[in-house]
Amino acid sequence: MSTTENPAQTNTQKTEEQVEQVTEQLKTTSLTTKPKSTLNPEAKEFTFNPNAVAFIPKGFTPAPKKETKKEEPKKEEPKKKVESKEKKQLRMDTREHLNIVFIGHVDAGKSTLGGRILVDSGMVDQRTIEKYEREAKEKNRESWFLAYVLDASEEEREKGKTVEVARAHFTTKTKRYTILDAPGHRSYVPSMIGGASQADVAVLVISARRGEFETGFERDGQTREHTTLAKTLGIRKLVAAINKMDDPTVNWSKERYDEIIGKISPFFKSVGFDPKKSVTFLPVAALSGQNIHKRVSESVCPWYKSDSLIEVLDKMSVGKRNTEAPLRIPIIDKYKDMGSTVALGKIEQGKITVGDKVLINPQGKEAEVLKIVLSQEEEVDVALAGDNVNVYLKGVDTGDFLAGDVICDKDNPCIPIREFLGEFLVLDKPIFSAGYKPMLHVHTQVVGCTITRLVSKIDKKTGQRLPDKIKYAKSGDIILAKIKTEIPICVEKFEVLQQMGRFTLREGQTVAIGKITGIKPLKKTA
Ligand SMILES: Nc1nc2c(ncn2[C@@H]2O[C@H](COP(=O)(O)OP(=O)(O)OP(=O)(O)O)[C@@H](O)[C@H]2O)c(=O)[nH]1
Ligand SMILES: [Mg+2]
Repeated sequence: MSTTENPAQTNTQKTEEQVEQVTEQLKTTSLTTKPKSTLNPEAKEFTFNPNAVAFIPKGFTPAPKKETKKEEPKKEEPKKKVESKEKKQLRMDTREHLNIVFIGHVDAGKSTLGGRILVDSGMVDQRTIEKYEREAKEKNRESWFLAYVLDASEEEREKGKTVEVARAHFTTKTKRYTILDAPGHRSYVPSMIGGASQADVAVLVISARRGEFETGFERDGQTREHTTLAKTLGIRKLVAAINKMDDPTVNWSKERYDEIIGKISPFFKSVGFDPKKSVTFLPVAALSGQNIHKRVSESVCPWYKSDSLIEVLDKMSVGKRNTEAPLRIPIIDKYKDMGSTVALGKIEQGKITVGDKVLINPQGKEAEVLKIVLSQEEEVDVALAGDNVNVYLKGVDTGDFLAGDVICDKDNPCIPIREFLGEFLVLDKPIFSAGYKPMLHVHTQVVGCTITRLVSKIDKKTGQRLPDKIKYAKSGDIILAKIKTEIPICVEKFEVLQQMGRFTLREGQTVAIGKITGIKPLKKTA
């Protein structure tokens, strides 16, 4: 697979001046003056673990192959005296990294918004944009050309619908971003779950076009389902981007904007996103690029006087990440690069340094970290919780582990299990009893499971267990149950690490959402 150099991702070394220098460049000239390239839309897909097919990050550009560029010797600053314990000046990128997932009902404009951000960040060159315009016209989908930046497959372009989560990167002066563009169609919810499980922030795209908001917000529309899932998957902050404000049926109407916010706010509250504290609302027009990077002009929208989308994201803080706790990287994907075994994932906890000895569980395979490449194609020596990383590993082959496994601290590993106790809300299942076999989604893992025992119902008001024994459960119940997985997996209790302790049960649609309250180490069950 070919790789492309990304103009916005010049080599940032860790010194303050260099970071500043590079960010300054990004801000001013580099995006427009350097040679640009595409997001590698022709890229062939990797071979993945069939268990994790929902998580295939289409559009993913693998780590750079810097054949010609020899790795620079890691020099210390000439005059700086290095502490005896400090081996070398470690390379890091100090800008905060945010994973943003774009969610929302089909055709709300998620891919168009993603494409617009990338184009306006200078990540796509003019020739490629023109190519997309021509292709979209040939398919009678003229307005879809921006979506083609992220919708790379023929099927997606033909139907005008995202099928698999696409992944892309851009940077601003203060932050590094990974965009995860989820599909809106209900058939692809498992893929959306895969994207959202890696995200810190969700941008919920809502079409303001007359009729489209209403359809998306219906009971079985994906506006509701995606928002509920985002909350379950650990997303704490939501940006509600009211899109298509330029549509003739909307025409930047404040009344329409207020109507949508008025209708959707009680729903946000009901799923746990406080509209005042955890949601930022803003009007946008992704297709014409208004209020995305630059604020919408007063002549177009005189009543909106606040931040643009990128300004909102740049100011957003997702709270302190736990970089001191034991390392946990749920693996999204694996591949070979120039003979090396590479695992891709997001560091959910801890930090990883070149030279570390790590363990891949539940496989119990030891490996050494040879090289770390951030998803922005920048090689570093250390990466921290929140970073998306490509970890080059020595001592293991791609056949030795699966997507869904976890790279963890060798001395403080995550424990393989096949049984756990989960507390969950039944969303959409008329009735079931012990023996029910849905699919379990937890972090990047997708695996068949059996509910082996219904332990008790939980009182919705007090959160306490109810004393009566139960034989079955139905939609609306919150229950505690024992769940057994088909193969060993690694998870954490919710109270230990939320991102690895939330789960969904699915059977075509989302049946239940919940948290892991107890785990039974595999050794004891064997
Ligand atoms: N008028 C107008 N149309 C828009 C805007 N944003 C997106 N659209 C149109 O909405 C249609 C759907 O856009 P997509 O970006 O493919 O929507 P999506 O949310 O990614 O859809 P799925 O991937 O199928 O869930 C396209 O025709 C876009 O041109 C906008 O700001 N204004
Ligand atoms: Mg799309």
